[in-house]
Amino acid sequence: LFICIDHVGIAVPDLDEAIAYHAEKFGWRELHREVNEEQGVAEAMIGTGEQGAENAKIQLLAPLNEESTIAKFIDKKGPGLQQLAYRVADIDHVSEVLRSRGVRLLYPEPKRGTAGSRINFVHPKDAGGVLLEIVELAN
Ligand code: CMX
Repeated sequence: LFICIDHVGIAVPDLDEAIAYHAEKFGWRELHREVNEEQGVAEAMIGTGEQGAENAKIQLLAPLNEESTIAKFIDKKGPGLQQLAYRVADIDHVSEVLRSRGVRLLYPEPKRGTAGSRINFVHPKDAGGVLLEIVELAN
């Protein structure tokens, strides 16, 4: 059903600071960056870029405003791990399978995620306290 862990998402108060920190201290580099108004986030995908380490990706998520999911998360829990994302080949098929197994998804239909991907989520209350994203990459 799932191909691999696509990324983990970290809620951060300031995107530029977070990118600089992970670059300077740990040598991660920026792979992609965008603003997703619908999700209320300024985000960056960072990675090692090392051969064979395509799966090593971290999504840094900063709130665009106070109503943002990320702002609420930081207010309540502080900055830190916010989500775990599973990559799938066909999100419509996987959604159907998950629903048939009684797993509730947040959105009736997938929404647009980073870099034109299609995303949906399993609520943390239904997934052992972890916000689980399922993501079908654009290509
Ligand atoms: N990880 C673990 N637990 C979380 C959580 C998270 N990321 N977010 C909320 N919770 C917990 C809260 O602590 C709270 O627990 P308690 O009841 O024990 O206090 C409970 O879940 C609250 O859930 P809620 O009342 O449904 O409402 P929230 O406002 O906290 O929203 C959720 C939770 C999952 C519906 C919301 O975060 C959401 O819609 N997430 C999906 C969208 C998203 O995360 N977008 C940003 C990333 C975009 C991208 O990846 O591209």
